[in-house]
Amino acid sequence: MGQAELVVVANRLPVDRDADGGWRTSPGGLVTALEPVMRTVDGAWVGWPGQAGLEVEPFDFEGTHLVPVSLSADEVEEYYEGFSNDTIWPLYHDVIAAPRYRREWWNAYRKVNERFADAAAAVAAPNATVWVQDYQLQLVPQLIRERRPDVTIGYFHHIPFPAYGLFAQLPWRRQVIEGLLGADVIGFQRTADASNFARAVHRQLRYETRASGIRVPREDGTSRVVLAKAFPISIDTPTYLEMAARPDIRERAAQIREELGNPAKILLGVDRLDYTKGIRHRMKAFGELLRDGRLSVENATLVQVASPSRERVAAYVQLRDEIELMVGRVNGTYDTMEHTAIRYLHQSFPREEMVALYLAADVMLVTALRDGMNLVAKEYIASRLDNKGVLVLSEFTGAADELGSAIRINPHDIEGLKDAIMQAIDMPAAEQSRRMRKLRKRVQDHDVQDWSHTFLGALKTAREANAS
Ligand code: GDG
Repeated sequence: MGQAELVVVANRLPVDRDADGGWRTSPGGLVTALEPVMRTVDGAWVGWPGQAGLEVEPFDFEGTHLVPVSLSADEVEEYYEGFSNDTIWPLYHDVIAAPRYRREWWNAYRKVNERFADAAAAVAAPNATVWVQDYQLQLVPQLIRERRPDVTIGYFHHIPFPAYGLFAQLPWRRQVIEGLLGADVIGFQRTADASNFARAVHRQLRYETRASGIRVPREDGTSRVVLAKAFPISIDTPTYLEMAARPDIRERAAQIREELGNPAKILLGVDRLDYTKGIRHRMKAFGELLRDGRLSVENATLVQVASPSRERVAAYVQLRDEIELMVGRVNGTYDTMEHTAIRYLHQSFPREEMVALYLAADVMLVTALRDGMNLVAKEYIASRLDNKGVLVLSEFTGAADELGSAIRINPHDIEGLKDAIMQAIDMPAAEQSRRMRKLRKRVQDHDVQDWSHTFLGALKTAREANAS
């Protein structure tokens, strides 16, 4: 047994390897959310160091004990790119792309999940709390419970959980449900995800499911209660407020507008290049507005950051080709020497540059076809200290449940999307401000610290309930 009172288990460690063999923090929301908690307890983080074949001994980094789980090149291909990103990801995002069901991938997934569970079980102190993150590790809760019945186990699912009619396609659906039910608390982004999960449990295992929890029988004839509930994730709001106020970042925002040729309106999309994000739908709507003469390149430019993602998975290679063909067509047709229709950037930028883009954008377009939450929407809002700017938000995001004052759209309805873009572009300042104030209140009242605090609180309550 180890010494860590709180163990986070995630696919990735919160650090990246430097070219010179050192480590630097990878600034993600999860790291920020857990940093304050990890500082106050004896914390450990179990995860893959990010390079195939890299074997590293556990080490301490900025106050946290890091436990690397190594993956071979074959395992990266089968467990990560295969089962996680080419089976579960498309299936859980309502089959926007066709999931591939391959038995070798499943076997690798199981094996790698066991390795994560072994590492977590070894580092956890007696009666510790273990918090497992996301769809790459759905079997880990049960595997840890088998190894360490003394620990309290939480699991948070960052992506959607689909309706049973789709979930039922998964050849290993029963194993996945049993894996997740190893947890004491299973957190989802939306209430609808938690309900879909409860329904899947009921259909598969016939366990009693109620609002208070799912009753899971133990071998000795007693039972324990598993809470499956929405815990909507958020962003590190104070950091965004701080960055948005920085003079250098504000100056950069003005410079961006200048460099784009001072269009009357800047529209912005920021996404990982992923077929769930509705990038094509957005570009189609924008291209048609130019075609119809409702917009011109002098009065509107769409900036699309599409950061490189999962570049070895075939569906992503194809998506990139489709998007780039579309950008070429739109720009080829409508660009002038001074103005471009779509400024497309298949690149990753520092966070400061992202905030400068948020500040420069009059309209933020979030048109995901399905998205667990969508943090970009929240980051944009948090950055708008001036209460100006308009968020166009797909109703298929988790964020839509919280951000009622955005302009809501169905990205499949191209005519509706076009009208929403025009509504956003033409929105009077007073209305922008009225809506933005409401949106900003939400991200100020509910940030990521709050999220982790609430989840860990629920876990503590669940532990007490199951012990009594
Ligand atoms: C998954 C779920 C859920 C993007 N490009 C750059 C960059 N980003 C940052 C954004 C934002 C994050 O990446 C993306 O978060 P999202 O929530 O929008 O989407 P996913 O990556 O799909 O995340 C999602 C999330 O998990 C959390 O639970 O909300 O639904 O799919 O923070 O700003 N950051 C920088 N450069 C880039 O080029 N620095």
